[in-house]
Amino acid sequence: MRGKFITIEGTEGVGKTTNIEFIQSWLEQKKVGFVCTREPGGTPLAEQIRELLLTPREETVAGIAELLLMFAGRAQHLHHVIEPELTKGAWVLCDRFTDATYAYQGAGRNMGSDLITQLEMLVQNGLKPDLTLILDIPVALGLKRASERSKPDRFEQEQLEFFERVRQGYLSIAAGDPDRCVVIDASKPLNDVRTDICAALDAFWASSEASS
Ligand code: Z5A
Repeated sequence: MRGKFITIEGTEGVGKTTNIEFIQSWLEQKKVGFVCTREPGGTPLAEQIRELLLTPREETVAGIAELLLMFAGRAQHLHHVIEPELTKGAWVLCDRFTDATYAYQGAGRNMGSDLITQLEMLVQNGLKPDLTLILDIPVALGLKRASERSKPDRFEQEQLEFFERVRQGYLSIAAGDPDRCVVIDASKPLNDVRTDICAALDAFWASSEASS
């Protein structure tokens, strides 16, 4: 049976990396075979594209160049990791996917969604995540958490308004696709966030079992 595709999303510092470990232990308890991966990245070539995208540089990066690099990495990732693993029956847990493109390039960079939808059709051939957890916190809190952790990358050097648009982008994706997306209030203490994530995963598990 084909595996399930779970993605985790949100603005800077929402706690994706922190909570992925918890999701991995949930999958282990369920005795599900899985791979954990990320975007941009996930294969050696796509990780090189990630470096290109995240490294701060003097040359401005044209929005369309940024968008095409995101999808170039995604095509490679889908071809070498996501599709083969799902076909084998493994679950794929991915830190960011195409919702990030709609939120960051579509909303954050004001590129809109039409071109992204065309690229999505070209590259993904209809593939969408089965479950997306969107961790949501006020932008200022996320940026504070992220800045305490590491030096800012090229995206983290953006202004507050950019991240406000990204956050609204995510919330409108969730509102438009409530069967797939679960918004988690990630401003709560970590244990509470994990309880909410666990509830979302348990509900997804129950509905997957019921439909199989
Ligand atoms: N990007 C894009 O533009 N378009 C696309 O299509 C894709 C991506 C796929 C790289 O992503 C960049 O690529 C990203 C968007 C863009 N922009 N940036 N930057 P990334 O996922 O690798 O990078 P990130 O968003 O910066 O993730 P992050 O900084 O690693 O944040 P995080 O993983 O969500 O947070 P964290 O490291 O788990 O937590 C941050 C800190 O908060 C850490 O010290 C934790 O201990 C702390 N924390 C976490 N949860 C809590 C709670 N509940 N309470 C208190 N403290 C907490």
